[in-house]
Amino acid sequence: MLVAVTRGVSPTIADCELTHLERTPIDIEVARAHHAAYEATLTELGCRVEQLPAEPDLPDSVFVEDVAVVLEEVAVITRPGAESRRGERSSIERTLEPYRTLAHIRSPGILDGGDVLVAGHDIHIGLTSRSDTSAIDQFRAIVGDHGYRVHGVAVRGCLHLKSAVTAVADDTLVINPERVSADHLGDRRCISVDPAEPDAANVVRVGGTILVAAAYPRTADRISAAGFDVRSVEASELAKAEGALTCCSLIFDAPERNA
Ligand code: CIR
Repeated sequence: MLVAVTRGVSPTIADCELTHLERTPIDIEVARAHHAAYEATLTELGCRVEQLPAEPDLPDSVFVEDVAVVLEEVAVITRPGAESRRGERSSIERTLEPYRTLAHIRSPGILDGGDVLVAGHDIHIGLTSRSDTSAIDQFRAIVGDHGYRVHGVAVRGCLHLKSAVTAVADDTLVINPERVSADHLGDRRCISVDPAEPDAANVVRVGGTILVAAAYPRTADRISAAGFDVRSVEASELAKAEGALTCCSLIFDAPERNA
């Protein structure tokens, strides 16, 4: 079955890291309501949601994706590029330990999971303010034996690679070509975001369904026209913390638990 690890919205999310956005007030209750609806959608789509308690001292900790990359064979615990986020790791390690062998990105490397795009056995890692070549070399050494090819990719004008491109299938990407060049992502079918929706490339694949943020109906139509089953989810309040849809969960296959 699919497990989705999430974490409650921190009461201090207003103190989150921001790189490409101006700070605007975040309504914590609205953010929590959106997050709960996101979790409910994951449950409806067949995930067992494991929600970790909110962390009052870690403003960005709802964005669990940045702290680990879970593959079938191993979970890689990252070393987040923002120092304020490194304390998020210990609880995620404890959560993932029952499911996977753990490996770690070590200093001086930095890596955010938001920069790691897995498409089949190709793993593309964004070179951004949060992820560097030392981490890419370490990542390659960890997963090379499992048959993955790891590629560094240049990214422009956004926080993470997955703010520029995500996979809706192993051979199909949703991409904002202004932010990343498709030439660096292998020979895959590309669905471009609608030009009026530059942030729309961050979508979540849950089994056969694609979650798209409600703010991006035109891109949702494009994905649907390409033959995918699309669900819309509201995520506008967490977007003020520069978080997109993928950041709020770690989704992976795990054996069903006996009751
Ligand atoms: C940060 O700057 O780290 C958070 N405010 C947002 C992280 C979003 N994570 C993601 O896109 N994977």
